[in-house]
Amino acid sequence: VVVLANPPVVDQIPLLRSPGPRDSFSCVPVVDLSGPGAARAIVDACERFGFFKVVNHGVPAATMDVAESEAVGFFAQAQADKDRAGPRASYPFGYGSKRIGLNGDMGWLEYLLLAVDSASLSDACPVPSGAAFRSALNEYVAAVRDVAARVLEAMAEGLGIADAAALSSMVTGAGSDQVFRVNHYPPCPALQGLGCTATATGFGEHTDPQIISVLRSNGTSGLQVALRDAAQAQQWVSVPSDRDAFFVNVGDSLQVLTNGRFESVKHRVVTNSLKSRVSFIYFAGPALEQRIAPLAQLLAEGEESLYREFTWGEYKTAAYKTRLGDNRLAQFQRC
Ligand code: GA4
Repeated sequence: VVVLANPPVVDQIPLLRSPGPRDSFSCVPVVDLSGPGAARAIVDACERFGFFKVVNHGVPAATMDVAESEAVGFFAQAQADKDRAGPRASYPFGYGSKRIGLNGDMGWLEYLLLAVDSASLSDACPVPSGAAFRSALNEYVAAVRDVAARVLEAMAEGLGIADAAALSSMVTGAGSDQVFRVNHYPPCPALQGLGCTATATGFGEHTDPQIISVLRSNGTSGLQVALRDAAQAQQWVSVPSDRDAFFVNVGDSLQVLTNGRFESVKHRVVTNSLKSRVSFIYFAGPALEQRIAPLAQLLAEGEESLYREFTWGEYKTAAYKTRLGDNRLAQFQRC
């Protein structure tokens, strides 16, 4: 990736030169969630990339399509109506535009950040208020949470952990901290005329703090992940979009639970000048009091944790003090 020499700035949002067509992550690992090889394939993908695509997941296309068209309708409303759904007292939950977090990160997007209780949107958060949108999102959230739990069960099996629910129960257990995000990346008019490789930052590079994240988009490209080549140099590659599949990211907490055997994957989203991107992301986090430390069964004899111990609540509080692109785990790393 070459950052433009003097990047023009759209409302303080940096423009980037995107990877060329040759830099497409066309061999993204594909996991057939209903097939017999899922457990092995998940562990292999997490070790190699911290990222994979899930097919044969059993979620009906209608569940995704209805939620998507309701989301498109929500974002098509007048700005003043959307602003009324802003976070105010419920920070960070509610509608947001361009600003991400509290520490100055900006992106060419608008979004809804929503709290999830058990298998549906939290009653404590009244946004979104439209009954049809809310019920479509509830149906989607229940389905994607189930996909996350099945992925985590298969992962535990692939890791050889005797308790098949060791990871999934952290996410489905009482008090688990689940977050749901609907992102809308409108076309960026300022890019017109700059050539087809110019893109604006939609969501800047970061790793997700949770255990895993499960993403689904409307089939518009934009997601990129950072891969390491043989010389450990970082290279950004574009992930070909697939509206029928889910994409799973390893988060920082899973990196710690596996003592670094899986690494959380750095990713970002870039916008384009022509097409809107809508994505749904379910962030699977544990209860605030959950201790995040390597699972005993994954430590070889004499192997020590690479991280000092913390709870998910402590990590989350620390994360909200950082900038998006910061290495949040660094402050918990043992020297
Ligand atoms: C990244 C993953 C999720 O989108 C999120 C984000 C959160 C936010 O947008 O409010 C954070 C970001 C995310 C990591 C660092 C902090 C917190 C913005 C930010 C600068 C909802 C999350 O849990 O962490």
